[in-house]
Amino acid sequence: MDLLPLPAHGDTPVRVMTIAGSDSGGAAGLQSDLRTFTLAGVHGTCAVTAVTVQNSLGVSAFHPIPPATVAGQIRAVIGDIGVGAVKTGMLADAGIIAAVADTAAELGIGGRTGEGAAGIPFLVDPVSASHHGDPLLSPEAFALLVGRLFPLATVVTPNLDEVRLLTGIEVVDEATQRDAARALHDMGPCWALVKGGHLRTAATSTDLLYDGTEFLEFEAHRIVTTHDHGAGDTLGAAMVCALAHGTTVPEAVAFGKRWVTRSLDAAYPLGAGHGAVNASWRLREAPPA
Ligand code: PXL
Repeated sequence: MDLLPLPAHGDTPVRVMTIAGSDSGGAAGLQSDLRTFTLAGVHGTCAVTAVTVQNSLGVSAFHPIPPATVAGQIRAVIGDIGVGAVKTGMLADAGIIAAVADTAAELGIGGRTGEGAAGIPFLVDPVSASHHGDPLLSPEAFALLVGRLFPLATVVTPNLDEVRLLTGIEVVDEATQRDAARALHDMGPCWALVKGGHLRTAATSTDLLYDGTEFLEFEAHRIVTTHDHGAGDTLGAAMVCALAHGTTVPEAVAFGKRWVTRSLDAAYPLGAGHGAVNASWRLREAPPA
C-alpha cells in the first residue's frame, strides 16, 4: 500500500491530530506533519505546543505555549471534529507534557488500540533535539515524557540519538537494536519502533518494531542526502494517517517507511543549511482506484 484511499469530493475525510511545535523554516514540526496529512488525503488538525525561531541553519529560540492552551486545543478539536489517530512531536516542557498526558487520559487517546479496544491510536515521537542538535526539550521533561506518555502510547518512534538518551544503549548492530527495542517496550508502549537509519549496511535502512513478543523488520534502500530535515516527523505523520484508516501498527510502519523513503528521494535544498524532505512526490501519482 503506497497510497491511502482518498475521500470523494465533499465527503469528510479521516481526521488526525498532531501535537507539535511550529518550525518557521517549514521543513519539520507541525508544518511537515500537516503537509503529509494533506498529501495523504486526511484532514489534519493541530495543537501547537511551541513556536520555534528556525531556519535551515538551526533553532535560535523557542517560545512554549501555555499548557492550558495546548490542552484546550486538543479538547476543542476532539470534542467537535473528532480524530482517528494522534501523534506528538516537540512538546517543549514538563508542563505541556503533563497537560497532554492528562488530556489524553481524559479523552481516551492511547492505551490499547485495535482488536476491540476503544483507544484512539497514539504515536509518541520522543523529540529531544532539532536536526542540528539544538535542544527542544529539557532533560527533566524528557523523563516525564517517558513516565507519563510512554505508558499511553500505541507506538513510540525514537531515532538512534533518542534511543541512547532513553535507554543508555548505543545501537551499533542488529543485537543492540533488539536490546534497545526490548528496553523501550519495557517503558510501557504497546509497540516500540527503533529507527535504524544507516545502521546495518551502507545501502539499506532497517527499522525494528517490537510488541513484547515478536520483532518485525522494515527495510528500505537508504537515500544519501543532507536534505533530510523533517524525515522523522514525516514518517510518524504518515503512520498516523494509516492508523486513522484502521491499519495495524506493522501496516502503518510499512506505509510510513515507504512514504518517507519516497519523500527523501524527492528532498530539496533550502537556504544555506539542511534542506527538507518532500512529500509532494504524492502529487505526481495517480490517485488509488
Ligand atoms: O524533527 C523534529 C522536530 C520537531 N518539531 C520541531 C522541530 C524539529 C526539528 O528541527 O523544529 C518544531
